[in-house]
Amino acid sequence: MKIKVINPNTTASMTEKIGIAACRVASPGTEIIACNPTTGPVSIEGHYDEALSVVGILEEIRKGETEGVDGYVIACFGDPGLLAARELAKGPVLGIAEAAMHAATFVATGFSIVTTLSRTQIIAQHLVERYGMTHFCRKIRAINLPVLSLEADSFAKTMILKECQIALKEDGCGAIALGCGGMADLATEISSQLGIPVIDGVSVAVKFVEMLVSLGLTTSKVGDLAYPIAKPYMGMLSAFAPQ
Ligand code: 2AL
Repeated sequence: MKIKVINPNTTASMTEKIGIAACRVASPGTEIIACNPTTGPVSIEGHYDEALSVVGILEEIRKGETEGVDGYVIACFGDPGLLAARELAKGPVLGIAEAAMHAATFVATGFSIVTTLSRTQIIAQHLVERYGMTHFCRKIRAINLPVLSLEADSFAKTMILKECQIALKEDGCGAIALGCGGMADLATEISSQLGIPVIDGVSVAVKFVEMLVSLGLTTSKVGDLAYPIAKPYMGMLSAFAPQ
């Protein structure tokens, strides 16, 4: 099967890291296509970044539908454009935040999230509420460093490890979800240092998509996830008009 893993920001080094994490867990028969849009923000750190990243994400989904892609992962912890992407796709589309949170509830009764900025901490809180995870989420923590600091040096990685250690000590959590696609390379090492499940959303989302596709479960086309209604779009978005 073909799974397209979309890094919604335009930073190629992060896409590469996300692709490596996806390939590491993919089953032998699974082809991973890791990509990022060519237009859009270099990192996604707020609602404005998210909104403008969605155009590039939807373009990748639209292309994927002509390339025989079976399922998709949106590899940003804000899960930008998730429901719009599901409208366009036949197969399943999973966001890494929802995948990480659901996985956490399978292996612990409570989890904490460690993300980048205090601003994305608030966005993660919105998602916790949207996904009905309030009961399970013990705390959302931020290292207060920008997303691209994860690409720059090892300082951000050290800070994430420290924050995870504090979470384990103080939050009463049994698992930790890493709250950024750029943390995809860190889960295994932090998990072995802490002795609890530390979840990378990219890895679990790939495995969930594999499972759904192999069970023949596609996105429901009855109701709000039906294909978009055909109509003209005006101006610079005219090429995005649903057919
Ligand atoms: C993210 C993410 O996962 N990728 C990105 O560019 N911004 N969100 C986050 N919470 O750090």
